[in-house]
Amino acid sequence: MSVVERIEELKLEALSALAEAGTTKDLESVRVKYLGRSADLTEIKKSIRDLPQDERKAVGGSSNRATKEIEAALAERLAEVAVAEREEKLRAEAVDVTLPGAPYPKGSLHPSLRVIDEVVDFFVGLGYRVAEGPEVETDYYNFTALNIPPGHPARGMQDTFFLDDGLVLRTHTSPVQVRTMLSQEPPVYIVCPGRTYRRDSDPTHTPMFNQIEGLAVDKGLTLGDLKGTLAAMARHIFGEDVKVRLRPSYFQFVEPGVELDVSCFICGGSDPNCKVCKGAGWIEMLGAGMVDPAVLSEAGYDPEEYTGFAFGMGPDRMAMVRYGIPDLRLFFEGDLRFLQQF
Ligand code: 2NL
Repeated sequence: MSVVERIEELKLEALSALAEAGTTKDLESVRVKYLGRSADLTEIKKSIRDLPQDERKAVGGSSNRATKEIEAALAERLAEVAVAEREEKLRAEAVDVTLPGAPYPKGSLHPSLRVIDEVVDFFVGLGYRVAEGPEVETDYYNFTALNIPPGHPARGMQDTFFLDDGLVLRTHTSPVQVRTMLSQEPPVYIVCPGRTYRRDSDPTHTPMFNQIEGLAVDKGLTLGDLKGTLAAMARHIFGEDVKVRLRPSYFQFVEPGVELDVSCFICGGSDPNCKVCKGAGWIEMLGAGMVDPAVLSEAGYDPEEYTGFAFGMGPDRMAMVRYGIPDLRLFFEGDLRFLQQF
């Protein structure tokens, strides 16, 4: 085979290898093999100067043409393959925007917040307004204005967190009601949910707990209004069939004071071994009473003209009863295994 024939053969080989190569990488291998430094065609070009004079022109011409042809074919194939590779990349990365999205983990309401929302919704439905106030309170709003003057023994019973400068962490949300009375004239119909604090920690007490208090002050309000309002609330929260009863009780800021029990919504009083009511048939739900005239006076209301009732309840405790949760501390530890059950 003459050198020119060999060149022709290499060229055809290279062209068919280029036609077959499907990727940029394959094309580069073909380039190295046929045009690279140690390619046969390159070797032939290097050896031209050793050829007899009369062959040099033919071999030189044909090797240059072969190189040009291979280079042209290579450039063409590179362009084609680049387009194909880009198409493939786009196909692989394509997002089907019609597919449903990845599910996003859904949160849920804390059991205390469920009870708080239901109670607040009930009162808002009756026309009450929601009132809120600071968690750091003055001694005056937390105690004195509520008929608990300095030195009174009831102050020692509240397990108060005392701060500097006569400030305390509020032990109940009553100071919100005091602030409201001092800032507006009757009639007052408010419900006050919020965090409260007492130095107490065991399975049924946590240093921070929620409270909802309510206050109604108007002309002619009676204990009957208190009972009717709270009975309607109990039915709203625990079901239409629950019964309520009032027992006499004592709170410094009311007279008379009462506690309200609801009939057991689990056994209705029929199961002596009931876990919720312990066979009593009744569950303690809240404390309430007619606002003490001294508290009305302190707030600037005339107790001869106005009467009022007030109540306070613990939504955390209510949620424990409703959902059968044995330890109140679970409510505030933020353990997802607990919270995800609601
Ligand atoms: C309970 C009892 C109660 C009140 C809260 C109140 C507020 C003002 C005036 C009069 Cl401004 N009373 N609040 C009254 C009776 C009971 O809470 O056991 N709470 C968890």
